[in-house]
Amino acid sequence: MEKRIEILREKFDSLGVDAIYLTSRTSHRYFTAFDNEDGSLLITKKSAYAFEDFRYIEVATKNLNGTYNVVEPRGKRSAWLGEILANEGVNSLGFEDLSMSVNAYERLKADVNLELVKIGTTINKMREIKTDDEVAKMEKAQIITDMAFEHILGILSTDITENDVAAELEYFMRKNGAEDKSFETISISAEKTSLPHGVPSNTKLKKGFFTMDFGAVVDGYHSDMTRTVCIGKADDEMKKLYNTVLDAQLRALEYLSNGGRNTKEADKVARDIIYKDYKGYFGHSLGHSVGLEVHEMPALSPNYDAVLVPGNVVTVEPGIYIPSKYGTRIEDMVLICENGIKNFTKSPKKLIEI
Ligand SMILES: [Mn+2]
Repeated sequence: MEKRIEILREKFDSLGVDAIYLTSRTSHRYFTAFDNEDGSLLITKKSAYAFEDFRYIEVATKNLNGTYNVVEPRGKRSAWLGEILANEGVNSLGFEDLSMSVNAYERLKADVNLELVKIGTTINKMREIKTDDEVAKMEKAQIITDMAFEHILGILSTDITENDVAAELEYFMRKNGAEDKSFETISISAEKTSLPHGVPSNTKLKKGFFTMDFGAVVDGYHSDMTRTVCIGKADDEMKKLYNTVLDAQLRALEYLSNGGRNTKEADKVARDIIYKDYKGYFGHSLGHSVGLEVHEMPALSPNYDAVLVPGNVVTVEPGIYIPSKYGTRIEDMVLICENGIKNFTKSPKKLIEI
């Protein structure tokens, strides 16, 4: 925590601020390692304050004392925050413009009556490079996700519904150490697999492709995996489509393994393979970064030109989607290393017929 606070302070001069007020839930977790959706933090040049309401004050005091002055705010913010800002001699205050509503901004402006400076992507940029500790949490989240996939393979049949599968995956992950699911589980059968983000329903699984996109959260850190399997036998057309996605995924992973680091180029490696026979049927980007949020930057995308660095954790998830017919997506989550990558995802990728 101290190190992150120090790194943030080093950015004060270039941002033109002498303190930063952090109000997003994700930043709260990033800078304190615990979750309070209503908490806020103030980092000044010499001090750090954590504002934690009554519900959280006990755990906050226990965990943060020494690093933060833990304050239980009472009464109007203009009074308690205003007093600290005045005592600390703050003239220009950085704030999290990317995650703040217009209404919250107007209220902040009225409460502090100081120059407010947008800090933009400053903290997102910090979060792009994961520490060993963060990597370990994400690896654990993916281990739980892989376990859930293995477990669900023994259950899949045309006697259960899409919602049954989603519920079972989420229950299993929770029972095995996840604090939550990463996002609304995607569990979709047959023609619905043409919808990249289709929503599960109470209909029973049908013969044909079946796609599951899901993940676990461990200590705030997410995993993200997609597998498509076939209920019953796949015909030649299905096999061709599936193996094209698999080939695109393996080639993109190979690009990264061999030291390829350009986000656009990684996307192109997969896209070129798919576009040979399926042009127009891969409408999303190859991947995104993952961390405290399930979608972070940098992205692997034709529209995002950046160089990956060690510590980035990205998904590699090409897909082919034929409207009203079916689709396939295969997604792994990998750590960019000094040399090559570490693939967290161990679930099998060869077409599974159930
Ligand atoms: Mn994903």
